[in-house]
Amino acid sequence: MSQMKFETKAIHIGQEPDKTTGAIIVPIYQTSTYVQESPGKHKGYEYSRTANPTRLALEKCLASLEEARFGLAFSSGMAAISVVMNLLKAGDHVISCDDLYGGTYRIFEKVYKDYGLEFSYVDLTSPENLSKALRKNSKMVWVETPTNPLLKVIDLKKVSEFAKKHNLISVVDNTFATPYFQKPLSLGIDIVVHSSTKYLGGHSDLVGGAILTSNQAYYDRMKFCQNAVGGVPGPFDCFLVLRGLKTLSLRMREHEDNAIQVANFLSAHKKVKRVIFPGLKSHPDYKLVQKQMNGFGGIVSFELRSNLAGAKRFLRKLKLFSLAESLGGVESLADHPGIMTHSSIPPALRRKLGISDSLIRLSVGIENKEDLLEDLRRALSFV
Ligand code: P1T
Repeated sequence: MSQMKFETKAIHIGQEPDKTTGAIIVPIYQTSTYVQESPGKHKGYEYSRTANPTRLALEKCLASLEEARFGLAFSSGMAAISVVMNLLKAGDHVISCDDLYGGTYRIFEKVYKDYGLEFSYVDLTSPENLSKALRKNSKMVWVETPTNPLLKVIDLKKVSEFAKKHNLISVVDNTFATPYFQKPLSLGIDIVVHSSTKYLGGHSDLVGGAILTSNQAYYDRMKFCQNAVGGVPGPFDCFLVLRGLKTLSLRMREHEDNAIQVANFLSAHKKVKRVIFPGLKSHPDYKLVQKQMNGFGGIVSFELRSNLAGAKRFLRKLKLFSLAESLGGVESLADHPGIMTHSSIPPALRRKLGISDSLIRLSVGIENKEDLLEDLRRALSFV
């Protein structure tokens, strides 16, 4: 068979029918250990922190979707991020994009700084800032694109070229775009990380993470750390992500379609100051979006022409959009980054970045478009 396409891989890779029963779905191997015939003589599995067949199926499937040679699954996006950081040693310096998930900023600043790592946060929408931030001890570039929550888009080809030239490990958190809309490894990036809690799982019913890479040395070290540190997902959560992946392409198309409608609606609304969505021509990196991504994703951020009280009124009045952290599930969510997901970022830095009191982030679900627009229209009338 010729090279399988994305939709087919999501359903089949790593998921051959069970050899003993013919079960079409990968079984949930709810076991901690595996019986050995004699010491060291086993069927490839010794202990489920080290390897588990349900997890292995997920790791294979995710690797195929990101066009990676290797995949590793974790118990959360943060556990995956932490293992990527295990590639570094005290004294190493990381150049990171300035807008990123609050929890990522927190683990960098409040955990890894104490282990002697150094971090610079720079606006990587201007690639020349990479050279400005470069130090003798720089070892890694960390990028989210589109970023959380301001949806900045960063040129991954330029990042990977710079990283190669200066011997840096390049890492992209591909949670917002998903491999359906963006494949960083194909642009020369070394490592992709995911919070599979989001679109990959897709149904707001699990917390998980993943690392994908084609670099043998990085994989070997991270695989070692996955087992040594132990932040592995349980087999039931792996099953749920595998189940979610089967409809990833369908869901992403619907998320995007609805997000386009929402972004257009908000752009035309008089109570809205600005709308940030990679699919709007007004997005500062719209040209790059078209070059680098196959679609725009399902997240829309916007600022109200109001203050914190107005934002709170709006959020209270929403009925279909639930006020909650997280994103990427089939149901629509609304987030106030300043108070919720990005509260770990110091207020002065939030203000500098543009995470204002009236900034709202919407994860547009796959409900009926008209219902979603009606919900927004109604809530905006109370601002
Ligand atoms: O929540 P967890 O699965 O541990 O993933 C952390 C994480 C990593 N990377 C990005 C880009 C993320 O958005 C997240 C988690 N984000 C949220 C919970 C949120 O609401 O933004």
